[in-house]
Amino acid sequence: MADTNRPLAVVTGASSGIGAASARQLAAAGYHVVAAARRAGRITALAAELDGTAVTCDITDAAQVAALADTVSELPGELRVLVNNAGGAYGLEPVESADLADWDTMWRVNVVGTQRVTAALLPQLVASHRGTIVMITSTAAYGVYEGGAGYTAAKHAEQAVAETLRLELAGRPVRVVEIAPGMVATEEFSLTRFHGDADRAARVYDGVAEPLTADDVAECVRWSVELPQHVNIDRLVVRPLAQAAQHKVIKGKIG
Ligand code: 8X3
Repeated sequence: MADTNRPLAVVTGASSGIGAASARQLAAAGYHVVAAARRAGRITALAAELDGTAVTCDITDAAQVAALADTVSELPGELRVLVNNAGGAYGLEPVESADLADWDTMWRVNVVGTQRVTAALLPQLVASHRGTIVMITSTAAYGVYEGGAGYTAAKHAEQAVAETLRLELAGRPVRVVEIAPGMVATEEFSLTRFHGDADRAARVYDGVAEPLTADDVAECVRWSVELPQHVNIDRLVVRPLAQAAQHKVIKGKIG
């Protein structure tokens, strides 16, 4: 059960990967975590593990996001943290043959859904007088690559939303932190991108010494959130040692 002593942290996309890892690290840091995602079974188990709250929520659905905000407002603690993690890549086709259903999904999840959750929870974050919004974007927000246009366009847009939001919130007690990870080997990112093709997904990380893990990124989330409230990490770009730039990935042992 939530107790009044623990501040609240909402994590979207908490069913796996960076979202689940962030939920765990924030819970360990003393937050009552509200794990939000579409897959009820996974977040229910996670919430039980963390003594938190699970809210089944598809962030592309306005009514479900409104219900998320209602649930959070009924919990005893104050809302201090929102981790906008839900998002992802769908497809890797060139512009000339892109599947626009994939592009539409990427826009609705990474950009529109992020706005919807942020707007719904912002009043509670402001009311806490020490709010933090963490936006998990990507290095794809700062570079492009063949086949990536639908995703890189959505991530460029998401980072533009983060920067704009920081300007608009100036003078109010809410930080806006952007964390832009490079290559992270999670169980689902590439699987989703390749519509369930596990072999193709595994090849993305083939021979790369040590891609980032979800936990590496979650550590960045926790660190940014735990800094004193006057310290705002505007943007933290984090890549594995094996990835000097978006297009420069070293295969094999390093050193
Ligand atoms: C994921 C990074 O390189 O697949 O956000 O676009 S990349």
